[in-house]
Amino acid sequence: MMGDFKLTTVEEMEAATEKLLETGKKVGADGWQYRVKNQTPHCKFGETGICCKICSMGPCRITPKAPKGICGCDAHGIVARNYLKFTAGGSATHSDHGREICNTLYHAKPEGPYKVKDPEKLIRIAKEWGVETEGKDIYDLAHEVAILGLSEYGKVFGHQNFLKRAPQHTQEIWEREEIAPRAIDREVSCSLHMTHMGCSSKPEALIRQSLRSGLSDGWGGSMAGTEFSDVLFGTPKPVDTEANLGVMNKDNVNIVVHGHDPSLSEMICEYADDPEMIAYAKSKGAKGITVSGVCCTSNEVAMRRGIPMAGNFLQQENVVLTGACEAIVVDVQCIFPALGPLSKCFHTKFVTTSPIAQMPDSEFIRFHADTAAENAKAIVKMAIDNFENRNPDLVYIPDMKQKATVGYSVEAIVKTLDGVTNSQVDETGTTKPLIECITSGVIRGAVAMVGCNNPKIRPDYAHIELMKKLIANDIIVVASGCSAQAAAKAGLMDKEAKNLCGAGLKRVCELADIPPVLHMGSCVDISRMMILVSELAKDSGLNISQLPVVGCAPEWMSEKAVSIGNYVVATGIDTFLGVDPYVSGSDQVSKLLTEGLRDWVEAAYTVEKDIEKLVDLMIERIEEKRTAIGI
Ligand code: WCC
Ligand code: FE2
Repeated sequence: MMGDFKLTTVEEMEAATEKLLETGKKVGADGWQYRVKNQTPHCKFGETGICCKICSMGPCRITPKAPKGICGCDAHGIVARNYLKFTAGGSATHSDHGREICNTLYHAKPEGPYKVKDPEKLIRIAKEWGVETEGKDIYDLAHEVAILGLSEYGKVFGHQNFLKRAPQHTQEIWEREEIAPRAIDREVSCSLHMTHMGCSSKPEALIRQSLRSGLSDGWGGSMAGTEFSDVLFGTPKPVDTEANLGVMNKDNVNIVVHGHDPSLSEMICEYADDPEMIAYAKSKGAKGITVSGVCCTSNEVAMRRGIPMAGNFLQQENVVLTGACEAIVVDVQCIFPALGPLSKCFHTKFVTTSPIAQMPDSEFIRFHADTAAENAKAIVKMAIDNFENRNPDLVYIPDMKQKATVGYSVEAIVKTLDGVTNSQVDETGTTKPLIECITSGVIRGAVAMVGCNNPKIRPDYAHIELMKKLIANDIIVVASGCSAQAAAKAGLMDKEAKNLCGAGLKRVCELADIPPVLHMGSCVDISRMMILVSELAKDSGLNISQLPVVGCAPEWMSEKAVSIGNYVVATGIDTFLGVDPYVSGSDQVSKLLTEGLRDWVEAAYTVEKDIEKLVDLMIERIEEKRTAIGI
C-alpha cells in the first residue's frame, strides 16, 4: 500500500525558500542567492586552477602569452599544487575534528558529562590496537586509547593504525605506491612543504601526495572521529526522525545546531531535554523546546537520538529566515559567516562556540570538555530567554517535512541485512547476505552519495534525481553529509520510498524493512563506508575495485570533499563528481585524475556536470564491473 506517501519536490522546496526570502526582504536581509549573482561570472584563472599566489613575486596567471609563472612553473605544476593544497585543507579539517573527539574521549568520566556509551566498541578498538583490556576499568581504558588516538596525529614511525582494517590487497597497493599515510599531521605538513615555492612542480608527485593526504583523513582522522564518537555517544542504530524546515515548531523555543562536532550538540540535546529547562521554557510562554540541526552536527544527533534535521548546507540561512529560530548554535565547518549579520535582522542569537570558528556578529560561548555541561546549559537558557523577543509578524515556517529512518552504521547494516536472506545462522555478523543480493542481481550494486550543496548546481536537485534513478535501477544508495539530508528532505529515507525502486531492491527493502537510501552519517562517517566496502571485499574474496560500487559527490563544494574524493579513489572506488575541482587548466592533471590514477590505485575520477549523463555513467560503470566478475 502506498498510503499517501509522496516525495517532496525540489520545486516545492524552492517555493518555500522564495517565501522565506520575502520575509528576508522585509528586514533587509542578505542571502546567498543574491551574493551568487554578485560573484558571477567567476574568475576564469581561479576556476581553472591556473592562478598561483604561493609567493610574493606574483600572483602569476597562466595565459597562452604567458605560459609560465615567474619561477618558471607551468600550468600543470600550478594546477597540481593548488589541488594538493586544497586537499590538505580538507584533510586538516576532518582530522582536527577527529582529534577533538579523541580529546573529548580523554575527558570522559563516569559521572559525566561525557561517558563511554559503547564500551564494547572501545574494547574492540583497544584490542585491535594491541592494548591490554583484561581487568581494566573502562574509563582507564578510554583514556589510554584516547592518548593512542591522539598519538596517531604525530606518530614518529609507521603508518596509520586503522590501515590494517583494509583488505590485504588494498594495503599492498598503498605500500607499493608509497601512499600509505604516516602521522596525520605529517601528511598535512608534508603537503604544505611540497607546495611551497621551489618544491614540487611535477603533477605525479603532487597528486600522489594528495592521495596520501586524503588517506590520512579517511583512514586516519575521520575514522578516529567516527569510531570515538560511537564510543562516546553510542554506535548508531536505525531510528525514526523527520527532515526539512517543517520540523521547527512555532510554539516552541527553537534551537538549531549546526556544524560538525557532536561533543557540543550532544550536550545541547541533553539539556534541551531536561525537565527543568522545559519548565523554564513554559514559564516564558513556549510550549516546549525543539532542537533541530543543519549539516553534519545534525546528522550526528539524528543518527543517535532521532533529532530532526532542519536542512542541509544551502538551507542554513533559511532556518533564521523562519523568524522562529531563538538560537543557531555552531561549532566548526560549513558555517556561513553570513549568519552573523542575518541573525541581526531577526531576534536570533548566533552562538559560536569553538576557537576554530569565530565570527563577527556572534555571541562567543567557548565550549570546553571540562565545562561542557555548564556551557550547554547557558546556551539553552539563552535561547529560552530569547523566545519573548520573537516578532510574531515575521514568523513563517514552511509546512514541509518528511519521515526518515536513519542510523545505518556498518554494524546496523550488517545486522539489518541478515534478515534479508534466510541465511544460515553462522552467517550472522557478516556482509554475506548483502553480497548474495548483489551476486544474484536482486541488487545491481551500490552508490555512496556524499557531499554538499553548491550554487553551481541546482540545490538538492542532483542528489535527489540521481538517487531516484539509481534506486529505480535496483542500485542501493548509502548516503552521508548534506547528500543524506537532501534524501531525507525529499522523502527517500522514508521506508515507503521502496515503491520508487526496481522490483529487486523493493523486495530487499521490504524483507529487511529499510528505506532504499541508507543514512550512514556525517562526512567523517564516510570512513564507515570504507569499512563497509572492506568487509564486502573480504567476505566476497574480491578486491574493492572489483565490487560493483562507486562513489558520487554531485554538488560538492568544500576542501574536505576533495580530501574525501582522494581517499575514496585511493581505496579503489571510482568516484563521480558533478563539479570540477579547479583542474581544467591542466590537461595533464585532468588526465592523471580521470585515467592515470587507475594504474596506481585501480580507480579514478569522472567529472561530469550533466546530471543525466553522470547517473548513466555510474550505472554503466556498475554494470561493467558486474560483467568483469561474471555476475
Ligand atoms: Ni559535509 Fe559539504 Fe555538508 Fe559541509 S557538512 S556542506 S562538507 S556535505
Ligand atoms: Fe560535514
